[in-house]
Amino acid sequence: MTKRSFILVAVASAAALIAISAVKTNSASDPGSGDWPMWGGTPDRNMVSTMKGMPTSWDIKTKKNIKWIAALGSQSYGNPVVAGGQVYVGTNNELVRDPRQGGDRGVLMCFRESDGEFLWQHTNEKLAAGRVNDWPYQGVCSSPLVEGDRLYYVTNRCEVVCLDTKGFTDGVNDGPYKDEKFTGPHDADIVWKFDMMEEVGSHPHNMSNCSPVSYGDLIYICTSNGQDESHVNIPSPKAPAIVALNKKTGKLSWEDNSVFDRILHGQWSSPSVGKIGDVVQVVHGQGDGWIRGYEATTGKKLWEFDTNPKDSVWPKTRNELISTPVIWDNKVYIANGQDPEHGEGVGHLYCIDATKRGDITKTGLVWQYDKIRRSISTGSIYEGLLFYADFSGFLHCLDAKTGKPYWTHDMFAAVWSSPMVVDGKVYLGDEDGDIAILEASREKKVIGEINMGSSVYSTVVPANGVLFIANRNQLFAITDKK
Ligand SMILES: [Ca+2]
Ligand SMILES: [Ca+2]
Repeated sequence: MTKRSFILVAVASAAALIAISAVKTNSASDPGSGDWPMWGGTPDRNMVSTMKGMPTSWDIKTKKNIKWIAALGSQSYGNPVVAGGQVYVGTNNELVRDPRQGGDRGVLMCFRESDGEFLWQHTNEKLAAGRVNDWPYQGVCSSPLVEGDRLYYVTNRCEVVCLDTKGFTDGVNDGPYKDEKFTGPHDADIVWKFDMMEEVGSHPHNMSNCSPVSYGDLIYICTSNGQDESHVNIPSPKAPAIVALNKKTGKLSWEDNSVFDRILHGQWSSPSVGKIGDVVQVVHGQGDGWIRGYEATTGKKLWEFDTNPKDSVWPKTRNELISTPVIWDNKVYIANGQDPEHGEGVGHLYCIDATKRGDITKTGLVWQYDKIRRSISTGSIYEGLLFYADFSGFLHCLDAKTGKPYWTHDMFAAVWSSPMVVDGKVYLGDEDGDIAILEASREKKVIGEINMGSSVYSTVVPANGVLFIANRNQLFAITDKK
């Protein structure tokens, strides 16, 4: 595995109303449209879909149940997103589609959903400083957020960009941004751009990876601000951990920096949004290992929770937050962990009552589970069961309300991706390229295991009756329907 490949997974998510109705019915948060328009499908980031009749068997060699395969770069850490008949995935530029846009770049590719035909791409040159800010060949690690004809994602250059989903195929150069260097039919049309290094002084550690989430007119972004190469100095202690931008204009609405110089390493956790109690909150795991909740519209900090035991010591026992928090039934679920380069170690998984205020490390603790190892995965909650994977390769099934463990499943390989529940089944990929399929039930039952030919660092994505799975260099569309 190449260094920092994990960042994609950290990346490795409709509205709050849907989250509320999901709670009422005690079933999944589900986009409801058939699409999968963001990391996690919905702002609460619960990796669950109620889509029926999804395939549980396929074969990439015989092409059984393989609808199409699209070629990607050589390393692909962006999780697929499906919206409006198009599929988007982040990768690198080792598949050079335009010789004028050669060399190492981060690339967001757009394919037609029906047949996998390549439509357009947004390529970004690497940052001049190199690996300290923008690790070689890691590509784009952000999963876009798509709303109508607008797409938002974070480039490898620590920029939040808004793109026109039609690119230049509509014959119009949209937005205030008109300085695109490439304006052919296969090039991206930028609407606006917000450079987090210039605008808020972020110093991204190794990679900027955030997968945006929105509420109303705002989108929320982790800045990836972190240490420099010394792993001691923090060049920008005054830069925010999180920013909220107006999604129409790209202008800064609010920012928060509660972390200051306490960043343990980097900041790679994507925020989530949900109505908790009476307040729509943005919840974000930050660089000091604390998770914080904010009033979504104003940025007012409501609560904070330390995910590390007070006597823990970085990096041996103290962890950072790379997973994305999941919001469900007024609670927040998240596990901590570390950069895979740091190897395996102890982890902690929490259920937090996010209706509490202030430092809620004690008052907001609903339950804590310490039999998990370091994790960079995001959880899925289905019919009261929480499925959570760790980097050591174990999938844990627990009671979401009580934390009571039901079972574990050993993947026998490192897990960077997140368990996805579709139609009552859990799909989980691993570094050996295996996708395990299990019943999403209290009793453990393995349905099957299918190999994808190379490492799967991304999460299985369901959309419109098709499973989308990216391995290192290919994107597969899988269905058993003709
Ligand atoms: Ca356009
Ligand atoms: Ca434009």
